[in-house]
Amino acid sequence: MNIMTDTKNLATPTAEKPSGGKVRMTPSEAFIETLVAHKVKDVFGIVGSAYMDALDLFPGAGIRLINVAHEQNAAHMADGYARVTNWPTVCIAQNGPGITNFVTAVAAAYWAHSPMVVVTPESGSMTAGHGGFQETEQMPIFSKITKWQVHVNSPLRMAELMHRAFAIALHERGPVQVNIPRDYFYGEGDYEILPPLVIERAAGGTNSLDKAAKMLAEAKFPVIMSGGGIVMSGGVDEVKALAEHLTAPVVNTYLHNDSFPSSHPLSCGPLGYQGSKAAMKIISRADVVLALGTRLGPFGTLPQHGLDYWPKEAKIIQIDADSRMLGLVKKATLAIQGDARLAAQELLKRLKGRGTAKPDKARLAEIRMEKDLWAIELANWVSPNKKGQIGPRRALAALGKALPKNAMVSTDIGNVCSVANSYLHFEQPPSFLAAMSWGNCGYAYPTAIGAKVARPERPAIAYVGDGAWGMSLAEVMTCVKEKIPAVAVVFNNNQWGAEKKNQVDYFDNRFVGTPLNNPDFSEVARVMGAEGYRVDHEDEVGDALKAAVKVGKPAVVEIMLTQELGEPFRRDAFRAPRRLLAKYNKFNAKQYK
Ligand SMILES: Cc1ncc(C[n+]2csc(CCOP(=O)(O)OP(=O)(O)O)c2C)c(N)n1
Ligand SMILES: [Mg+2]
Repeated sequence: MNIMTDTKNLATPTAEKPSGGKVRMTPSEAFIETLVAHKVKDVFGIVGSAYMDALDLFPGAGIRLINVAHEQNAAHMADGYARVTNWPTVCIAQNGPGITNFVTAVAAAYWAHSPMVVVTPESGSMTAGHGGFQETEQMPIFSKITKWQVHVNSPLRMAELMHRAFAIALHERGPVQVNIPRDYFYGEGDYEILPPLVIERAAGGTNSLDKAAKMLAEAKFPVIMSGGGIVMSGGVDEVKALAEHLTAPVVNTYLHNDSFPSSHPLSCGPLGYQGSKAAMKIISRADVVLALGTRLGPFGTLPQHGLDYWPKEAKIIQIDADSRMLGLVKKATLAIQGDARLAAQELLKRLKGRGTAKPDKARLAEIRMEKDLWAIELANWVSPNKKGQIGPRRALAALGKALPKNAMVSTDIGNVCSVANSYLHFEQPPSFLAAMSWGNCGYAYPTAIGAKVARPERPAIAYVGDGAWGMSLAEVMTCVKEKIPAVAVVFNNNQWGAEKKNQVDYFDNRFVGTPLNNPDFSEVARVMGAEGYRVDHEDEVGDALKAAVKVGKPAVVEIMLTQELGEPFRRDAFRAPRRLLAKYNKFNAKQYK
């Protein structure tokens, strides 16, 4: 029997011919053959005795273990890989501490909707509960950050449950966990290795799509929000056609700047923290909003730049593949469970059925004007340099200009990385891999590494703050060892800046825990075997980035910045400090002293 199923054209939902029949093999072989059947070429992790029997077969199966420095980063790499391939990616580690090291990154992948199969070998089934070596219950830990979990309760179910995991990760778009007692890799059994189960998606209920088309046709000022669902479904062309038919402005949802080509005349830029004022002003005028492929997450529409822009009176049509996200955060006038790309296609069909539309020149001019105003405002946003230190906005503008067109850019969660949102424009997805709503420091670099492994022909560039770099820099060794020429741009401002900004705004400049004292990171990179560039003049920023992309080996561009800080993340979450004990009186806000 041929268990090497033909998995060409995985994205098309035509059912593949099952290979049929069972073959006698070991559970390790069943595990590996399931990976092969799902076209897995790269697995991220750290070696461990718990799965060594299966690991031994990786080379024979044509699978590479990307052997990392810390398991958290292995899972971030799997996340980056999944985000650019749109296909479940595997990470694996040693039972106990190797697995608990995954947790932060699996949570990040959950909120980034990245399909991942997280393989968690567990201590042996015959000693479970004895409190032996590296033993903990591994299922509860991941219960809230996975789409599905399974404990392999018999070695004979290895192939079946691994197969199930891939299907759910892909269809429900998120991490799934397969927990395998380490002794279950041994033995033998009869296994059927099935090809991937790819489930066709649909546009949504026809009555609802009819209603949505009517609402859009009757709208005076329809605005389209293009979300992550458009990136994941490959629906940019469909949104473009729909927007052009309606002359509807298109805004990107928060941190999905690649969900609509920024050079398009209808593109207004991203909403949310450090987003585009043009997009905010335009959407505030909408009478109908078509929210395509977005959960309308609570953080993505917070007031920004002093603008409370969400159009509270507008009718909201929300379309998302996950029905649980519909109407959850923002009231939806019409909620449709459907694939964002197919829904856009169906809406256009219906609108065309109502007659041809002429481009609305006045609206196009309005968009152009708002965009020009925002571009001028950004260009004038003062970010003074100091001797040997670059103003962060100037550095970000120079980087934005020097980015190769086909770059994949990941961003961390610090202040400079967040301000970068205004300076990152993309023409095609998947190009922007931000830390999304999990917002963990240390996300960007390993994610870019994973993206680079998946798409070696595209430049992969991580924007990372210097604090976050301390969490990530060990992976430079991984890039050197594994020959992965990912680029890190490190913003050296000698501070945990995003948090320091809160101390400036709310704690009277009491800087507890926020100063840093960095080494020369470019030198550290060179010592690790990578290329290192240290940049302390604005006019060198672009050249350094270009050189790092070209050099063909792992590279770190360290940019020496002033300590200027942009608006904080969470004004909504702070209160003036109030202390009741006399000894802490001086820590009171003025009004409580
Ligand atoms: C894992 C994790 N720890 C702590 C935080 C809280 N936090 C958010 S932003 C930030 C500061 C980031 O500093 P840096 O990476 O130097 O970037 P900068 O803000 O200076 O640009 C911290 C500590 C977090 N988001 N994630
Ligand atoms: Mg910093």
